[in-house]
Amino acid sequence: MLGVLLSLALAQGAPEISAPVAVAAPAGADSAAYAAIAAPPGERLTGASCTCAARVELHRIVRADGDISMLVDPAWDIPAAGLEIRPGSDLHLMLMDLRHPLAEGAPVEIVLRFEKAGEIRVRFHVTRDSRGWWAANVRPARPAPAP
Ligand SMILES: [Cu+2]
Repeated sequence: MLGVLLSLALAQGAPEISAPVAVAAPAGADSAAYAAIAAPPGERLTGASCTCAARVELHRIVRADGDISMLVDPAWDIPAAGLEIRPGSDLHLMLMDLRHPLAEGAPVEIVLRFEKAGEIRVRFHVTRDSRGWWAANVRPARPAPAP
């Protein structure tokens, strides 16, 4: 799937976003959002925003000595194989201090900011179970053939 998206992105010269999904949460809480991104070589995700939240941060989960913490990254490179911001992985978009609830089944628009392509508005599906949604809607990238 990412391979197909990458081809499209390369043909059109713009990032392609698939499987956008955010986690349902009440107003005032934080939430997380996920997506798979394909883009032409050298593209970077440099930020995101949402009218639904005070701010959106690029978070990386760091595990050390049994402790789990989240670091704010300034940007993420989009590698040639695509970037999977996937539930259960180390990366997520953190929606900080929700201004209104994110309700299951009511999509939310998040603006993704790219270094070269600029801002892209994306409708994110909202679900209580982002891992289950991802497993049901995203086919795993095919493993590279053995050399
Ligand atoms: Cu976070």
